[in-house]
Amino acid sequence: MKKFNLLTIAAAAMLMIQSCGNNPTTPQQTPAEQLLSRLETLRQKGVMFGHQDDPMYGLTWAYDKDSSDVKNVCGDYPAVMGFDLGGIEIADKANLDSVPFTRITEEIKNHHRRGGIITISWHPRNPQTTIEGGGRAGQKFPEGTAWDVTDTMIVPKILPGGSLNGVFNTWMQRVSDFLKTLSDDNGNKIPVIFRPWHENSGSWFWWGEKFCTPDQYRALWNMLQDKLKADGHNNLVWSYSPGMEPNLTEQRLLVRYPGDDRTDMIGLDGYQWTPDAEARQKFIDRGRQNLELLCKVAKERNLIPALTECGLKNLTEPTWWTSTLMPTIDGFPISYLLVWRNYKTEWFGPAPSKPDAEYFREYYKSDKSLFVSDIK
Ligand code: BMA
Repeated sequence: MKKFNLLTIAAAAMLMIQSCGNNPTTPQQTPAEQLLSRLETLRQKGVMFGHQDDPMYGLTWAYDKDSSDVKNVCGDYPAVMGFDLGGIEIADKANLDSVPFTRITEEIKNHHRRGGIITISWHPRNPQTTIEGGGRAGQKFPEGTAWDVTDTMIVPKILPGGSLNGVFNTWMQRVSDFLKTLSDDNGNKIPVIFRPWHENSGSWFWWGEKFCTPDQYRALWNMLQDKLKADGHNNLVWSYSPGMEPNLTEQRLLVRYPGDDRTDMIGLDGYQWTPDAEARQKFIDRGRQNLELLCKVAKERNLIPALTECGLKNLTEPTWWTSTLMPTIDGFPISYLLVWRNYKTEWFGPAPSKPDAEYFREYYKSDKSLFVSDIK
C-alpha cells in the first residue's frame, strides 16, 4: 500500500507540474498583465474600434437589450466599449449621463463575455462646490461638475494634508467599491483599461493644466493609483491620456506623465468640431503629427499607444470615417480608437438612419479595423 501511495503521489506531482505549464516557476499573470499581452498581440493585427456607452443608448433608442448603433449599422459590436464613472463618487445611482451604475456593471460583464475589451473613464465632480451644495446630481454644466473650474485650487486641497482630502478619500473608496463589482461568471476579475484624469493638458476640468502644477498632477494620479492598488485592483491597465495639440512636442506630451512604473498605456484625445475642408485637413495633419510622436514615445517606454477619444461631432461630414479618420490613423500601430457617445443631441458614432452609415460600413470592411468578432 505504501509503495502504491508513493507512486500515486509522484504521479500526481508530475501531473501538477505539467498542468502548470512548461515553466512551473512562472508566476501567474494578473488580469491587467493578461490584458496588456492581449492588447500587444491585437495591435499587430489592426486598430480596434471603440465606442462610449455603446450598448446603453443610441440616436433613436435607450436601454434596449443587446442593442448598439454600431451593431445596427455594420452587424458587429465595437471591439472596445467605454463607460464613465462620473457620479459614483457622490453615491449616485446613475452616472453623469443618467446611465445606472448597475447597468454599467451588467454591460461590462456582457461585453467581456462576448470577448470585448472595456475602458473606464471618470469625470468626478468638483469636490469643493459639490459639498458646498453648488451642484447636485442631475444638474448640468458647470456647477459642481468636473467642468466647474471656478475654484482653481482643487487638486492641492484633495491631496494628503489638504482640506478636501477626507472627502476625496470617500470618493475614491466609492470608485474602488464599484470596481469590485466587475467579475466574470467564474468570479475572476474583468480586466479594464482605466483612464482617469484625462485631457489634463487642457484647462476645462478641475484637474486641468492651469489648475495644478505637474508635480501636483502626478501626486493626484499616484494617490488614486496607490489607493486602488492597495485595494487589490490588479485588473487595471493604467492609461495616461492628455489631449492632442498642434505641433505636439515630446516635452509637452510628457510634462505631466506619471512615470513608466505607473503607466501602461499612453493615449491622446482629439476631436474635429466642424465639417469644413480646413478643419478636416487640420485634424488629419495634427493627428498624424501627434500619433507619430505618441507611437515613438510609446515604443521607447514600452507603453501601448491608443487614440483614446476622437470623433467628428454629429458626423456633419458623412464621409468622415473614410475620408478623414482612416488617413489620420493609417500606418500607426495604435491599439484602439474610441469615439464618444451617441446621444440625441450630440453623437460621434454611426447610426443606421444617418448618411455616414455607408461610409462607416466601408471603414468596417477594412482589414485594419477590428470589431469584436475580429478579436475573439
Ligand atoms: C461630454 C459630453 C457630455 C457628457 C460628458 C461625459 O463630452 O458628451 O454631454 O456628459 O462628455 O460623458
